[in-house]
Amino acid sequence: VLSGCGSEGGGGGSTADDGKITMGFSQVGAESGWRTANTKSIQEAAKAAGIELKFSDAQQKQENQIKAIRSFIQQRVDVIAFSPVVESGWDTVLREAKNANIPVILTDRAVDSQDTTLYKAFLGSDFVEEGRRAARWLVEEYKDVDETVNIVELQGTTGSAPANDRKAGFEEIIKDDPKFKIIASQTGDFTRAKGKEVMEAFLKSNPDIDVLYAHNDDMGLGAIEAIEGAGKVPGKDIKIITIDAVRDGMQALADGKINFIVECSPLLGPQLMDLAKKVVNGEEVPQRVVTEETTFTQEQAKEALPSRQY
Ligand code: GYE
Repeated sequence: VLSGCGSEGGGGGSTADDGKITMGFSQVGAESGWRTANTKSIQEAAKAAGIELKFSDAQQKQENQIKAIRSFIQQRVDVIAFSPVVESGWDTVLREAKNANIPVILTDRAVDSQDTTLYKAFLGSDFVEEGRRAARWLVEEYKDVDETVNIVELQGTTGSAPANDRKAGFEEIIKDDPKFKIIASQTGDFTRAKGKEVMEAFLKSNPDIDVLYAHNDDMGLGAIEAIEGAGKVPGKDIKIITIDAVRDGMQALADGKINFIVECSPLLGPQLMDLAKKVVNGEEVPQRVVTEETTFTQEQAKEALPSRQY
């Protein structure tokens, strides 16, 4: 083992020769409570696993992620992991990693590449199922109502896997009953500020909103401010369904301002480090690892809040 030798010899920090794994990780950004918890989970898990982490924040821009991945290739890290901000446009850079013999693990979000040999594994939630769960609650909640149910939708980042899939899963379930109508649908980019802004616009142009479906808690929390600002009562005048179940979302659910949350776990760090070790050691890993998740009603949120980790 050469790790005790003079520090200059190894060059830019690649550590294949001292037995320590170096991971380059390109994060989407810091757009939501979910993302903050996810970053913390990855950083803590890397430390616990003895993996050296080169962490890069892309500020919600694909071009920054591509730059980061190219720089990881140049530094000859042992493994690259990233959470792709959008689904398409990754083939070229992933081929560069493959040609350099550096394995790639996708975390949280998927890519739409046809060539699945471009990555070793994809660890994350089933976003379509999350959308279905949100809609199933709605169908149950309105089962005795005959009138039209006017829904507005705050979508996640345009072109991202969770925005595409959460929309698709939700629509798949409500389409069976024509009383459910999505009367407005727009991106709020997964942020609180944008959620508030877009909800204000929705409220101005639609006097008759029954339900808000927000693709994450943060946009829902921003929308709550807009609803209160318009003199309406969130959770009553307008029912709210969100996805994630981060602490602030769970608090709003317990307080009656949100009606239902579908959980999406950000705690992917330990599983990611596990996969990374196996991949670097040339062991077989499953190409798809799905995170286990649940859903919360207002009562369940009150119970879960005291022990919530994030
Ligand atoms: O739901 C949202 C975040 O990709 C699952 O990204 C993640 C989503 C999460 O900004 O809050």
